[in-house]
Amino acid sequence: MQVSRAPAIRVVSPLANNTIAQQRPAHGSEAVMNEISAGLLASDACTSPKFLYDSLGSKLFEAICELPEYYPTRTEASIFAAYGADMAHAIGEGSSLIDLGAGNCAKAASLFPLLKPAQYVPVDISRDFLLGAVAQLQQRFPQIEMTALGLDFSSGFELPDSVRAERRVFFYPGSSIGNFSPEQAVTFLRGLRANAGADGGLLIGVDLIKDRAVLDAAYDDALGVTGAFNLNMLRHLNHLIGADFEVDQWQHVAFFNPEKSRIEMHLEARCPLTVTWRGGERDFARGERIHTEDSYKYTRQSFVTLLEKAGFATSRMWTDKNNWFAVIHARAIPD
Ligand code: AVI
Repeated sequence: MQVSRAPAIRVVSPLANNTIAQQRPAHGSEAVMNEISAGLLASDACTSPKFLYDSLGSKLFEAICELPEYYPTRTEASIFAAYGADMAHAIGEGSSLIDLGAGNCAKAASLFPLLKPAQYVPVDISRDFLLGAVAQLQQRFPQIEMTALGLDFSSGFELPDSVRAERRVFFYPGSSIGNFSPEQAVTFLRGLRANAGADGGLLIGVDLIKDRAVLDAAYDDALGVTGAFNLNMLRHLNHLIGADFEVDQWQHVAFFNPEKSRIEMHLEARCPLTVTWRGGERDFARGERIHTEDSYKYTRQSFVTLLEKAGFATSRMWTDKNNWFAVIHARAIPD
């Protein structure tokens, strides 16, 4: 492993008849109700971080990425800017680039001139957003075949036949892998390995362990944007399960837990209160918390080891001058 620092467009919308997309429970469905209810009733109340992202939550996350305290976005961008050509060399032209959580597709698109993929497959839970972004991209890059997929890839998936079988490269930037526990991350990456095929690979962004004050500030910024992002989950839960959370009765708590090597985000009750929702109710004492998100931080070696467990061998790693963030290219280990 080397470590460095410092044809005609085809836009397919398989969303209507995509069996994978159909496995995703619709918001407010019984499965969603049961999942949220079980978390709220657990002795240590918790919710999945996916519920942070309603339409306002997604906008707040975009704002977080602009904050001076939130270093991951700009640090990763600086690595892509400095080493994009190197990454393209490692991956080679003509791949099928599968962009997980593509959003507005901007990160991948900035690499197209260097990576020169034969096919681009943006995947995102938000189908409408994705299709708008892809329609614009096809004008700019007519030589790249594009197939948009609307699905929740976090809970296991199989790619449809519209995705080329050869040279599949999963693109998973933004350190989103950190929102899985290490065990979940291995399971998730094994799923990618199974879908990648023997000649497939992965280009992934990973947030590294660093000074605690830097980490704490990144998740508890002075403007309170991350606090708003966290608290907004309560409004989303009200919508999803008919709950009666009152946002001003809760406060944002975020800190680095060094034993678990993760940032934890919680919502803490500011007074004794009772929350009710369709089919459930719970009392919260003052100071009691709902655990809303973890964001795991790795060392370079601990992530290489995790990739190996999942069936990927690290071929190249690029980091910034502070060693705050890493972008890793890994190849599928043949079966
Ligand atoms: C999406 N994910 C990688 C972000 C993170 O840093 O874990 C989510 C986030 N939560 C609070 N701030 C940003």
